[in-house]
Amino acid sequence: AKRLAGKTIVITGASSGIGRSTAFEFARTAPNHGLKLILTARRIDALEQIAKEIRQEVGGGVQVLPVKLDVSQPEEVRGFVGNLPEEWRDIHVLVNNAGLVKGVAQAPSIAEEDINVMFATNVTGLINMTQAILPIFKARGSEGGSGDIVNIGSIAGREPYAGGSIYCATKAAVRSFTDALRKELIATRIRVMEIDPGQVETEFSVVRFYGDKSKADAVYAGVDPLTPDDIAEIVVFVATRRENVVVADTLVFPSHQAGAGVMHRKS
Ligand code: NDP
Ligand code: 8X3
Repeated sequence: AKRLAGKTIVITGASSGIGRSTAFEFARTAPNHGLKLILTARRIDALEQIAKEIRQEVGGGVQVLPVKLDVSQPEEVRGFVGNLPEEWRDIHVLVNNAGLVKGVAQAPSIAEEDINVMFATNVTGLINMTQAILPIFKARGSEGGSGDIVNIGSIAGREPYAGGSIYCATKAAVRSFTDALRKELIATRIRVMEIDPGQVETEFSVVRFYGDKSKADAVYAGVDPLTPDDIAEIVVFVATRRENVVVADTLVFPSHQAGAGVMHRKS
């Protein structure tokens, strides 16, 4: 908790799933250390509700600022830092979590709109957010800068599967960008870290199946997926290591999973 003292943390996609859990986990880990949490997503009502719940749980020791932000809109990302109140701009940790999958269609039947929204959110959105925040990190301290970037990738970025070609390609792109950025920032104290979850039960599958809850539930039938809290604990772990420790790359499965499509199902 001491390592989070006085820090300001930005989480994208904080209205649900892993991002939401990560907000709670940071607050619980450092409830009385002057932590500031900036929670962003498109659903501002959900963010306001989460901010309220965090305040109820940990009290006034953590400040929470909900900010409506669609990372797929470059002009919104460009204006993000400038629109923050002055005392919220000294950002130390960026959790690039916002992301989505649409459909299970295979080429040549993949909807253009789905292709565009996945790339604009998972790839361009993550890159634009990183570029918006990096100047703050680079200006801090005497060692070329400091701060943490935690990118949420996926097993899908390592093992592409049929019916997920676009999503898998976006997560492979996240992986390439992350690895290159770590090399670009080698002379600084800026840590660039990636966490690649396997199956986590969130709104992810509901979004994939365009709101069809029964199709989403079938994904998790007979298996024991990770919870978003499981991933949140790892995000907070990597952000609270000693400054010289970079947990560069983490792959996380539930015990029934050993690959993108390698799943043990109870019948
Ligand atoms: P959820 O659908 O529960 O959460 C996704 C979050 O992303 C929501 O808060 C949503 O908020 C936000 N989001 C989506 N589009 C945008 C956008 N354009 N701008 C801003 N925020 C956006 O899913 P998860 O928690 O599972 O997903 C979080 C991350 O984890 C994603 O990057 C996903 O790819 C990754 N992941 C998930 C796995 C899983 O099995 N669940 C496995 C591996 C990785 P809103 O709709 O309010 O904008
Ligand atoms: C989500 C994991 O394999 O269901 O990123 O696409 S997978």
